[in-house]
Amino acid sequence: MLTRIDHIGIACFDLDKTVEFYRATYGFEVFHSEVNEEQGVREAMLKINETSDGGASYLQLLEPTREDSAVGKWLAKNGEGVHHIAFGTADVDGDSEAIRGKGVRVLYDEPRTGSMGSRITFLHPKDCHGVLTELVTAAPPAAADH
Ligand code: CMX
Ligand code: CO
Repeated sequence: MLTRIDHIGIACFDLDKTVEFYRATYGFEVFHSEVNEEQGVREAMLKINETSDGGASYLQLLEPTREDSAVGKWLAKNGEGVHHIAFGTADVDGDSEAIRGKGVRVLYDEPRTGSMGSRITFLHPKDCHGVLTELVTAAPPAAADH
């Protein structure tokens, strides 16, 4: 069951400048940052609020580490902006299989590693009315490496 908006992914050319915009304009601080080479991103997670399922909602600011990455290609075509939305679930495996069964393309056979040790997969935007959609199961608190 999808229980929250886990994050909104925002593509940017310069992560440090974009982080500074969100800090100076709204007061949002970086909760976590990392490089995910598999996804080809340098990212910063800004926590917006805790949620009633024990999780949280974030903004995920994304700078590509290489031009041929998903975010690199998207930025070259569209410029900066909202790249994807991510729903949180306790069971990314079960939920993605159920959604696959409804005829929506799930991009990965098995979930991969996302922010803070989470497990993630993506649904094809062409099957989701133009929205690249991510499903996320957060790592158990002890496993999350802040
Ligand atoms: N939102 C909406 N539509 C998108 C999109 C996005 N983010 N990215 C691509 N598209 C559309 C394109 O506009 C294009 O549409 P048209 O054919 O009408 O022009 C179509 O999808 C194909 O796009 P493309 O540029 O040829 O790109 P690819 O098919 O090579 O890749 C996708 C698209 C979704 C398969 C790829 O971006 C992907 O694998 N995404 C998942 C991984 C990812 O995004 N990682 C970065 C975030 C990591 C994180 O969140 O942790
Ligand atoms: Co994401």
